Amino acid sequence: MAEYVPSPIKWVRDQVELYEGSGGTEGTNLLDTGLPVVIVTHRGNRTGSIRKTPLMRVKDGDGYVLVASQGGAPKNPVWVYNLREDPSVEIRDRTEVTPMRVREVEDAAERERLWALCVEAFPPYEEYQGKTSRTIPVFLAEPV
Ligand code: F42
Repeated sequence: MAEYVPSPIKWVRDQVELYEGSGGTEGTNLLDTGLPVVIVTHRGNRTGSIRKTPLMRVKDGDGYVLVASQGGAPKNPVWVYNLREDPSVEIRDRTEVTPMRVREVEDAAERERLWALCVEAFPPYEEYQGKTSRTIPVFLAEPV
């Protein structure tokens, strides 16, 4: 079994600890917004370590849309490269944990449809896209 390596960012690490440690009954929202979050468990593309990344909960049917916004920062978050390398993930949505497979959304029409869901679930995504010249990567996670 690969080792779980917590995020170097304290507030992110603390959220994962509370969310997972409570079995998905606490720490499930983004502080200040009250909006729900999921935990994506994936594998580091260089170390092979287990990584756990909280992201906003954007549902599309049985699946989840994962948005690599990183607050509109100029660079992609590192987890993007991990998912591109190994698309097998687990998603915890409160008390439920489901094995899923992700794919990056490349088709413009599909991205537009999913982006509307993302902004509906978490309006700041729109502002984040406006802040950065990169096109924010979007992944769709679907049950295996
Ligand atoms: N981030 C988003 O991008 N979108 C969201 O919707 C979002 C929501 C959200 C809600 C709650 C919350 O607590 C956090 C939220 N975040 C959201 C922040 C998100 O959880 C991540 O912290 C953020 O996206 C940054 O991701 P990151 O993968 O760049 O994390 C960095 C800080 C990190 O963990 N770096 C590690 C380190 O040690 O520096 C490396 C992690 C890693 O995967 N390493 C790879 C490996 O092999 O292990 C190697 C990577 C390489 O290629 O070098």
